[in-house]
Amino acid sequence: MTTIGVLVMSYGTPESMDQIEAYYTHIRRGHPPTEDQLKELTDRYEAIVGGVFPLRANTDNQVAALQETLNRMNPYQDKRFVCYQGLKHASPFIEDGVAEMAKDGIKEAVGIVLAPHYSVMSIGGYIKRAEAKAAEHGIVMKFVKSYHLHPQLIEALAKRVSAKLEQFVEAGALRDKVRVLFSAHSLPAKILEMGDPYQDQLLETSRAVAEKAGVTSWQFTWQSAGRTAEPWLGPDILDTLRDLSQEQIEDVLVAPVGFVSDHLEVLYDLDIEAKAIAKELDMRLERIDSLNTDPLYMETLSDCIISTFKP
Ligand code: FEC
Repeated sequence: MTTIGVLVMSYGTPESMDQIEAYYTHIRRGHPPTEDQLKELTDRYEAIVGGVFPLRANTDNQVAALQETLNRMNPYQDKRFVCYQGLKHASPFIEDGVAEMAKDGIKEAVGIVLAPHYSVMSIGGYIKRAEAKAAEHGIVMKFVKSYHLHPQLIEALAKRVSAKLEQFVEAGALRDKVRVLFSAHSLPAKILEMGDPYQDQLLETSRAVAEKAGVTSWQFTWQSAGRTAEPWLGPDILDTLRDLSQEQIEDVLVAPVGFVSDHLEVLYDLDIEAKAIAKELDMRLERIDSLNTDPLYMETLSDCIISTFKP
């Protein structure tokens, strides 16, 4: 029986309020934030949770659920899968996860990121770090790069869109009058000149989910752009909401298809910031539930990992 290590990679979040500065410094590639930047981020964490960081438990739960699903779906008698966690900006870091596999004698591994869409600036970064550490330890590693059109992922997202649209209808809205806004984390606009697939993959996911859920009134918008001077992909969701208000749209359903967990970018940027703007504009804004450990999402990840062994 061969044990296959599965490196499950995710963004990472601080463990406590006093770790926010180190976390932010890591995101900024070793440059500490200014006092104002640190206060602004600390205030956002305080607003969502008051000292608890939901992404940590969510990632732990996803890794445990994936390990269970993977071994249940495993068609190979001669392999078993063991999951290891590796975070981009917090402990256990990606390198720690690979080192842990090496300590356990793993020789063969698969890496996957808890984010469905590939960009050289996001998934590409995770893979580069894991590959370098795996090479150091002599681990043969392959990677799932994206899974943005996996049928089970599309089904899980479409179900969530339909469920929320049903709530709008129950509240008296016409289903086709609710504008569905698919969204994802913005990236610096220069990725487009680099021929990066991120934007196209996000549009493909949005189109597939809209089709499956029978949604005709939808568009894509960016969110959570970084606080740097360079241009980021837009339009940002807050500007999109202002535009929709001009179009007399009253009901908006946000589907953040670029994210798979409840965390700061969903719980603050959408549930607090975007909702406040919508209220000012006299619009009703709701958000689809995050995937977290949805069995269909766990099946998506498992299927992609198992598929890397298909001849
Ligand atoms: O809940 C949490 O504690 C963590 C929430 C969180 C997730 C997340 C996902 C993505 N990010 C992506 C790209 C960038 C780029 C920069 C950047 C900056 C931040 C900051 C925080 C933050 N991100 Fe993030 N991101 C999360 C949190 N992100 C906090 C720093 C303050 C701020 O700008 O708001 C800019 C870095 C720089 O300064 O150079 C670029 C992408 C994703 C989605 C894919 C993934 O999950 O990896 C892309 C969750």
